Amino acid sequence: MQMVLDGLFLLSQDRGMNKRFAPTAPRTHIAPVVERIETVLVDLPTIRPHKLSVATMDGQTLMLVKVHCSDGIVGIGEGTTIGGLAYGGESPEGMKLATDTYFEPVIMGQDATRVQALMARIGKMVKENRFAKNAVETALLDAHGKRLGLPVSELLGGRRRDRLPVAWTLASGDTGKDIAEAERMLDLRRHRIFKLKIGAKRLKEDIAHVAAIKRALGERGAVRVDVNMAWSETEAAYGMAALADAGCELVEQPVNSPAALARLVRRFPVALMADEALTGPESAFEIAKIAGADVFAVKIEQSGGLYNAQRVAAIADAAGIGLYGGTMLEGAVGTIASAQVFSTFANLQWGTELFGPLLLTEEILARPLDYSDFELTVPAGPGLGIELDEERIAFFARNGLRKTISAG
Ligand code: MUC
Ligand code: MG
Repeated sequence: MQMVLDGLFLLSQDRGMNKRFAPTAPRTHIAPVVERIETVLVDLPTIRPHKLSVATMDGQTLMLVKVHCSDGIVGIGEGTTIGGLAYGGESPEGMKLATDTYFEPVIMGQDATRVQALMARIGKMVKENRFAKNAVETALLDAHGKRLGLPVSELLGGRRRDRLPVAWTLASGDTGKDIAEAERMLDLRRHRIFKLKIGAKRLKEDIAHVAAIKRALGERGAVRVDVNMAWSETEAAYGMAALADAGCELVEQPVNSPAALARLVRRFPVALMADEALTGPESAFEIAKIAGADVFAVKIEQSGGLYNAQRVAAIADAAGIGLYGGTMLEGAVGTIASAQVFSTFANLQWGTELFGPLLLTEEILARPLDYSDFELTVPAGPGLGIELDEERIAFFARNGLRKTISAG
């Protein structure tokens, strides 16, 4: 619309029309538009195999998005999944295809400063694809923040905190190794909340594993578990009682359905958190309605973007449900997009698990993130407040330099 008005204004000037109504000063502001979207898949190794009930990850693929605007500003965003299609319906390859083929034509030539309007426009033309939508929304917000000289948190209503507590996930698959890893994290003062991935082994083995780790850490470290939906309801009832006895403080998504979660909640002295069941504001509302969880794990990708993550948080607040800042094991871009939005939450009772970049062997930022004293600093610069190391991105890009060099 703005472009149409600008066009009409220029036309009337050219033809010497409407002199009586023409503004006295020449118009200098023409809204910048989206010129093009660039996407790239970046494959990075993990520091060790990361064993979840749904998959074992030896690496992570980042689907990076760059939105190029007509004022020369470029915004970056990121999409990831866990174990390809093992976790949900979107893969990095699928996100790239959706962005290149369907998102780009919908927003090309549109006012880049109207982020919510652009996302609504995409929403009309593209159903589902929440992870890819989040990547594009992140890039648009990064660009607009850079344009205005403001961090993304300020575009989202303003941050309430500059540092976020960060949990670490122990998922080597071996109790001894996990204890050693937790001790290292405590020594480094990087993490003191530990989430254990269980659900792949027999229930009794899993409980023994959790109990051994809690015994070793004592009061120095909090222990939580994520079952990633692996249990039946009966197993969950037995498991939650045993986990509470073992000193575990929170159980994440032990079963699949919201109805089953609702039947388990408050029956045991351990908090119950919804993760996979949360797929955006509508599901948040449904779970809140049936009191299906004590805590919501909010993820920007699962929610379908940063604005939607805020809507999920608002529903939790209204329902008296606690909040936790979740991850899809994003790299630095998705992690900081999450941090920017979590920094705006009124409540963040259970902290965050924004450790994704630390699980990867490679640094892809020009300046590394600050993880210290058990917390992550939310960058203060414009947009996301981070800068990619373009040489490293080119090196690790799928079919990029690394491939060329190793192919030799
Ligand atoms: C999940 O299910 O919460 C978060 C940490 C981790 O290791 O996996 C993720 C996904
Ligand atoms: Mg989870």
